[in-house]
Amino acid sequence: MPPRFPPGFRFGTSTASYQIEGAVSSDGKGPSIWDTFTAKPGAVVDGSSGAQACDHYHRYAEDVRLMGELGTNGYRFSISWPRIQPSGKGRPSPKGLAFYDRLIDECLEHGVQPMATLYHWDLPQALEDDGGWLNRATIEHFAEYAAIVGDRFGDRVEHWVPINEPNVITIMGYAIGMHAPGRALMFEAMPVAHHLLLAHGRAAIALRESVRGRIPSIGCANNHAPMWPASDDPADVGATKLFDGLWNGLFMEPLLLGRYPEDTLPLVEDAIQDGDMTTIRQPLDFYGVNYYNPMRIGATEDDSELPFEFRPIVGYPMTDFGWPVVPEALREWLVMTRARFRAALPPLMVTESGCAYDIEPDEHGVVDDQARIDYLEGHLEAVAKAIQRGVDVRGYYCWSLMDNFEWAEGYTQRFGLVHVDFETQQRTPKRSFDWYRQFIAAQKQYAE
Ligand code: GBH
Repeated sequence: MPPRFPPGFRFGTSTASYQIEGAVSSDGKGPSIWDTFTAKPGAVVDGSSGAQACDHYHRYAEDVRLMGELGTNGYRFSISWPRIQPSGKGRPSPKGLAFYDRLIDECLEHGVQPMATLYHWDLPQALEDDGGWLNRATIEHFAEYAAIVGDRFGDRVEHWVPINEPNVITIMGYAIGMHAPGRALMFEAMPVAHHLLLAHGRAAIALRESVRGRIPSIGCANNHAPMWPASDDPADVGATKLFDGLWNGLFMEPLLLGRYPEDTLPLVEDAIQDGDMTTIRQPLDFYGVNYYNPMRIGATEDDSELPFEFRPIVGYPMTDFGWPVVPEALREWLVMTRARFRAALPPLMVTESGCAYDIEPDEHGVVDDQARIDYLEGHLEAVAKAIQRGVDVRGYYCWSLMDNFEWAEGYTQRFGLVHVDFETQQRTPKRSFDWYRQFIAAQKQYAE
């Protein structure tokens, strides 16, 4: 018997614009930093880009129909900022707005409640040319963009997420340069973190002012990873605490408590201006966590560039990406987060959770991804257990609806419940799709 979830719980899937839409220069869309980054030799392992991706821009109706078949009542997608404002400022593009109108209406017709992310990493290139997220002016432009989409889609969008994973943007995009815009500024990247948090706050304010016809539900989608010390050695424990602050605390405490953790404050201090912390700490209707796996951290030698390093986690199953599968760490994270923040914590949502396995259809067209079924079963069970322990979790959004462009990994990592043949664009629901469908159907039975 599958665990029983509370009535109204959202079962969903997640995607992001650049990873699925393709049509990167159609209908007046401006270039984003991912269009630029993927053109650099060596930036993406297979030399690919999101130029076609899943061609979702043209095939969205088929994809929403799949969501309907799956029985999900939630869908988290992202709006491409350069589709709405090709250079990141100025008048919105009617064709760009019209695409998301069609997508949202299609979702609602299939009983799927939209959760819109405003920024899932595809910054208009024109803004990057002016300094991107290192430049405070980008925040103003983001707030204007938020007002445009709030005004246009607010009557139909249930949930809003201003920024996807500010920690990944800061660290992967600006500190080590493995993601767009490909800058390797190390600790000099830290103002980006503060600016992204501010952009979150400004967008939340803009959404509350611009949405008409309903009260918007505004949250976040922060990536969190429980940090495990490599050993009991005080050096490893210290390095772990430091990286925990940098990856988790620095992005969570400003949103919930209006302050930076003390040990990370020096990293962002110079970027803070009067009133910023109040802007960042906007009331949140939900706190969204993107959970993949714990990380194991060790200390480095004294003369190293960084004081911490990643160590492998052994003794757990691994996805094809090499990430350990540890569902109980999700349960622990949910329970511990509730315990730490108590009244300061809004209801939680799992805004992403998923795994990559490279499995092709067999001669009967079956994609037998038992490992993904095990993953989903384990992680849904972990959420159910946290709810039993009194944690208020309102939704679980599986990453991802379909195989897509996995950033620096190109098309080599397949996270979908639906297999995509990137030559023919044929969609093939995997066995995990059927499993999730039955799981959701069982919940509806309980409710009757
Ligand atoms: C998310 O980012 C993104 O929101 C989404 O677009 C993406 O497709 C999806 O996840 C899958 O990658 O050092 O081996 O322990 C995920 C960000 C940050 C998750 C690093 C894994 C540690 C891997 N990732 N993290 S490891």
